[in-house]
Amino acid sequence: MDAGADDDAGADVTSLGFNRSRLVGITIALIVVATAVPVVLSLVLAREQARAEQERIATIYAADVLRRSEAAAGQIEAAFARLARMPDIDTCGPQVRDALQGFDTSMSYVQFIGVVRDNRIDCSSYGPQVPPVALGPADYISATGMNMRRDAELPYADADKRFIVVDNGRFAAVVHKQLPVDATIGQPGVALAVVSLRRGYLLASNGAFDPASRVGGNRLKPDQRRTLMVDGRTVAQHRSTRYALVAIASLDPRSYHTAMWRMARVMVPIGLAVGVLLAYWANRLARAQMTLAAAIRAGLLRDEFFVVYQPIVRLRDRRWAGAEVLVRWSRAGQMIRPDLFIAAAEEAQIVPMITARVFERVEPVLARLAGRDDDFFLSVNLSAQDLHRDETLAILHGVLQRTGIRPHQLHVEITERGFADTATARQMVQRMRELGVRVSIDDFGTGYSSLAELTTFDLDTLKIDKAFVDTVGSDAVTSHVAFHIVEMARGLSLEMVAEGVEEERQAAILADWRVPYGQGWLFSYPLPADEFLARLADAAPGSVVDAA
Ligand code: G
Ligand code: G
Ligand code: MN
Repeated sequence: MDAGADDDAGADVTSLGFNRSRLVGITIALIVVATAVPVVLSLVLAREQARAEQERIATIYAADVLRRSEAAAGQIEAAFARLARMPDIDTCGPQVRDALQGFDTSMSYVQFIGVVRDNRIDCSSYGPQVPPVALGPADYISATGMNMRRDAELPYADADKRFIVVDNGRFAAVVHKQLPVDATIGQPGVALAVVSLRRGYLLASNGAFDPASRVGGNRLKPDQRRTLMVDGRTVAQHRSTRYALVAIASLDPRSYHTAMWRMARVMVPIGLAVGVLLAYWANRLARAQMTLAAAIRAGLLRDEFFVVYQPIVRLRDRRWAGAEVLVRWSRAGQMIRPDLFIAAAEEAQIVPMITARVFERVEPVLARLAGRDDDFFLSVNLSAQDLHRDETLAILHGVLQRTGIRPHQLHVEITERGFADTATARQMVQRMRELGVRVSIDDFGTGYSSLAELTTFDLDTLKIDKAFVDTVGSDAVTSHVAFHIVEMARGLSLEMVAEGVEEERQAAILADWRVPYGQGWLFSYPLPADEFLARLADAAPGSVVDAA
């Protein structure tokens, strides 16, 4: 027996080595993912933020250019309208000159206004122009009927200075080409332009304005604006409501990249910090699992696992008919319940080591039971992993052989989860039943399986979960579910054990429903082996123990 246990432990240690390296692999993968994902996300976020910021800036510039252009056009219109009402306009008299002077000084976007005759400016705020300034042919007629020249030279200005000259046949206005696009630019790489929709003429521009930025501008509706990317530049276009003008602002690709790295410098460290925290957390979680598994293995070596026995009674007369074997871990004087360690053991795939230990503990008790001539049984819990090992069958077989117990006195309990891998479970159940061992489904109703599905297995007993037993005799809406389970189990000729019976009333109703067996604190708490055996021995052979 001892040699067998050692062999078993040896086999499990190697399989554990594999599992541990797999766990380490998973941990490293988790850490990498936990770090990388927030960093990538923060980069994406920085890019989006930079793009949005660039679009916002370009939009503001375009709106400013449009405002200036519209103001210039508005001032020209207003000036022309006032002049048209002046009586001595043809004489270029002092009244006219005063008015012209007033315009020149008050109008921020207009250089000067003149009176036109024969396509020449022959009167300005300086008085009669001698010689008159020839206007030359117009480039195009604006939407408001103005003759437009977009690149005029003026005789008295520097040769490299160009002007926009607007006239309506009677008056002319001279606008400095830079004025509409003369926004105070707070950053490099900004290009501004005003484009006429009449012929797509560039009226004014500054910076390294790329004509490609005009794309689609002629399809904008009045007051419509939009942003787009052209060759890596962020472009904003904004069409005037009143005039056939589109203002355009474009930002250099470099300014987008600068913005992006500025954002990234803030966001990536935050992403990295989040990632490191996540990784730390993932690592701790994995290590906690690993250390619990290690502690279980150490506990097995130090022989800290033992079992208790909770009697299962015949509800008809409350006599002990069998007992469920429940594992306990006494660690440094502290009792740890299986709810806490079975899950970790399953995770680390070391449940079979626990199962083997449980059968070692149970074996002498089974040997004692073999001496009685009743059918008293012990019911041992198996986990899903036990169903995947032929070793489990070997253990059952060995225990039956060595103890001389009749096979039906040994039961195994498998939770619904154990049946998830249907093919394996079916085969295992069949082979265990071939040994004569009885098979119970544990915690029935808490998993996902339907009873219909379970009928395809050859089972002996259904253990009705405490959750349903709790509703028996209460007026909970689910109380009838327990009754249906009982009815269905009977229809399938399954034995039944009601688990977690705590109240007299429940026991009475369950007996009334002809549920044959019950288990719960009402009848007995789980008992240490010596107490359990003492109570068992007190009863006369051939009769079951009186639970009272
Ligand atoms: O023993 P307790 O009263 O804490 O039971 C808690 C859970 O642990 C129950 O679901 C029970 O089925 C399970 N359990 C108890 N003993 C064992 C055991 O030996 N092996 C396995 N796999 N599960 C057990
Ligand atoms: O294997 P299973 O899940 O059936 O394990 C039975 C569990 O129910 C064990 O944890 C056992 O200690 C517990 N138990 C047994 N009887 C009662 C009872 O009457 N009340 C409560 N609350 N728990 C019980
Ligand atoms: Mn159980």
